[in-house]
Formats: sequence, C-alpha cells, structure tokens
Amino acid sequence: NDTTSGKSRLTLLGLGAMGTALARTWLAAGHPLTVWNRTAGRAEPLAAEGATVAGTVAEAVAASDLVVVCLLDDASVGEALADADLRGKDLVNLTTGTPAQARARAGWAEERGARFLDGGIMAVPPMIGVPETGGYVFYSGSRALFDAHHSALAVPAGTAYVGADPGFAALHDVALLSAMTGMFAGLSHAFALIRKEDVAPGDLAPLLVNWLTAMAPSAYELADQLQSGDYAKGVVSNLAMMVEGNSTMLRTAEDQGVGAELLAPFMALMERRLADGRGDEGTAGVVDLLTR
Ligand code: FVH
Repeated sequence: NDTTSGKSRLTLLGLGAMGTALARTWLAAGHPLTVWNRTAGRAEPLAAEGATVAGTVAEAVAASDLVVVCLLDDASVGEALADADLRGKDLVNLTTGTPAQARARAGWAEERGARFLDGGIMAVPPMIGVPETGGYVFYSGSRALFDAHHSALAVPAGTAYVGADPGFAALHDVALLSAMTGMFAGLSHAFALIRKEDVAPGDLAPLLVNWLTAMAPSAYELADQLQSGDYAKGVVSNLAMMVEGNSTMLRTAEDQGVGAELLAPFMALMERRLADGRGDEGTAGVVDLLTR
C-alpha cells in the first residue's frame, strides 16, 4: 500500500484504448499508478492526470508489486516482458487470448517467480469505470493474488473469479464472445432480409432486441438438458418442428435474394441430428455433434 493514500500502488503496461480507460479509473480512485507504453507519446495525457510514466518496462515493473498488462495479444505480452525481472511480482494479464495461451503464460510467469492471474474483460472501453453498464472481468489463476489485490482490481469493473485454472477466464470470455458472434450473424441475416423492402432497419431493431431478449433464457434450458443428459427435457419446440421451419427460412432467404451462408451450417447440424432419429429433442444434440 502507498503510505500516503492508503490505496495500493500498481503498474500498468499498455495504454491502448482499453489500457487508457483502465488507467483513468485507477487514477480517479487515488491509486498511485506507474504506466508504460511502447509508443511513449500515448502516456502523456495520463502523466498530466497524475500517472508516473516509466521509460522502460524494467522501470515500470520495478515500481510496484502489482503489475497489470493490457496489450494487443499474447505475443506482445511475451515481447514486452521478455527481459523483465518478475521475481516476487503479482502479474495480472488482461490481454485477450486463448485458454491455452493463458495456461502457458501462467507457467512462464511462475517460472520467473511471479504469481499469475489471467483476466478476460467483458466490457468495451466506455464501460470501464461505469458500473451501471454491467461490465466485468473474468479472473482465473492465483486465488491468493486475486484476494490480495481485489480492491484495486474491482476499481475499473466488476470481478468474477472463475477458478484456479489460469485458462478458465479466457475460456469463459471466449464462450461469451462466441455466443455474441452467433447473435451478430443472426442480426446480419435479419437485416439483409428487409434490405430491399419498405421496412426501415430502425423499425426492425427494437423488434429484434425484444425477440432475442425473450429467447435468451433458452440457455438455461440447454444447460439443464446437457447436465441431465436428457435432451428432450422440457422441450417445447422440438427439432422435427424446427427443421421444418428452417426450410421456410431458407426459401424466404432465396426469395429475398439473401445468401444462406450464415444460417446453413447450423441448420445442417440440426438436420444431421434429426436424421439420427432425435426429432423429439431440442438443439442440445448439436453440442454433441460439435464436440470433436
Ligand atoms: N477495446 C475493446 O473493445 C476490447 C474489449 C475487450 C478486451 N479487449 C482486449 O484488450 C486488449 C487491449 O485492447 P486495446 O483496446 O487497448 O487495444 P489497442 O488500442 O489496439 O492497443 C494495443 C496496445 O498493445 C500495445 N502493443 C501492441 N503490440 C505490442 C508489442 N509487440 N509490444 C508492446 N506493446 C504492444 C500497443 O502499443 P502501441 O501500439 O501504442 O505502441 C497498445 O498499447 C486486447 O487484448 C483486446 O483484445 C479490448
């Protein structure tokens, strides 16, 4: 802890859009903050706001026990910290990566004498420091590190510790991002369907939001089926009915001059499961087909 402010001192490496947003929240909360960025000019506004700017990574790492890294990707983390002395440090990596990269980075940090915590940020920069937006960070790895620094880690966004396995934060992060990607694909297809019609995208948007919000709790139904092994449990709309509906969606796409490439892969998996005689189930069987 800093003796004057009572707030813990920390170092942040990386002042891109996300790093800068994080830095501002720690400064605003009174945490003594040392920052470093590869392109030094990006640190200047933060110096004016009270950050100490380190000229080198070594200097930045030496300044604090808690070192937070928010760089472009895992390779840039390895590059930036290649020669840093991490002995006795608590390293928190908020750089997006795969679970395998996080596990390897944890081993790498521990070999260098540091405790390691990985983080997956479920927020975009404008959500940082604005609790009402609901942004938060998944953390996994050293529980002792998470507990020791929780008050500082909780400043930019909410925190959710998801386990000692350092890969779990990235796993949860990527699972949520993958679901979001499916939603973006569905939205793209829906807007393409109305593109040449007298329907304003702005009029369709609230209908899409309401419909997707109403359908989102199906995640609970899927989870219950996957956990129980009973893929027909509680099914209201079964696969046989849904595959029939798919042909209407595909015919409409064709009539509207819209490509089916976003819908087709998922529909093909539903048809395979139906062909296996699973017409009374929902879509849980697709998860089995995807699992290699
Ligand atoms: N921005 C977002 O919406 C998302 C939200 C969810 C989480 N992501 C992840 O956060 C990491 C950082 O993202 P960012 O938005 O800050 O990214 P940039 O603005 O592009 O800044 C990149 C920083 O990384 C530095 N950098 C790149 N390569 C190296 C390297 N080899 N050695 C040292 N530093 C490097 C770069 O430095 P510079 O270009 O200014 O010199 C920036 O500081 C990221 O994992 C997102 O996926 C953000």
